[in-house]
Amino acid sequence: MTIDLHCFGESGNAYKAALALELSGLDWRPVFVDFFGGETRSAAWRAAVNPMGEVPVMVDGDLRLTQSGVIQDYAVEKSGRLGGADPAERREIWRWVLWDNHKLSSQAGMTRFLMNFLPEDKRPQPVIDFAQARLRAAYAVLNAHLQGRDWLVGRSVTVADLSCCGYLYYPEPFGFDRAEWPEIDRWLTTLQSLDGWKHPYDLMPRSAA
Ligand SMILES: N[C@@H](CCC(=O)N[C@@H](CS)C(=O)NCC(=O)O)C(=O)O
Repeated sequence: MTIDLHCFGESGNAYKAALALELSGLDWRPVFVDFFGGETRSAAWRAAVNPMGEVPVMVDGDLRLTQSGVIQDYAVEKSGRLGGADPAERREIWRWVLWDNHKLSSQAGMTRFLMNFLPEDKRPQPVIDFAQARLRAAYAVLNAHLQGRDWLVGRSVTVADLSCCGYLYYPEPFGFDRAEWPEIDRWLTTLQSLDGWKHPYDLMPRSAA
């Protein structure tokens, strides 16, 4: 049975789940969510798809999962790929996935939204400055960890990598410049060279301008 992933191209959180499904070789398809048209805020969508009002949402037969990290974990369990081989590695993967959700992707997603998708006269500069400072601290942690490593955990790609890269390929500005962070840049290039890797805008349908 084909797995449905409710998503939209601009969502880095959905990208993490979509990339995990794609690289694990599972049969899946995107189901477009009109986030910018307000679909995730409607009572009908929340009742039918996700009461938390967020994408991504994965549906595999009777199973419905939300939260990109949980969907990634399911892709690992179902495919036997992209995961840690032993319990210590698995814990280390979760450590990076949780760190990413809290310190990197949540800040990057919000900052990119404020800087690009809000009307210009509604963009709150002090909030953007604050978030960008927190983001720089997160880039520094990631860059330092990647020194001397190809992957965040262990010796091959895992969902820890697919979580942390969630927002880092998007072209819209949010205060991330690959050239400033050489280890992150090298790691992103390695990820991009994996068989089956796709840019978020090639993996999921985009919203109308
Ligand atoms: N921790 C969640 C974050 C999901 C999330 O924030 N998704 C955004 C789109 S990128 C969303 O649907 N936001 C709706 C809202 O905040 O109203 C995950 O990793 O799945």
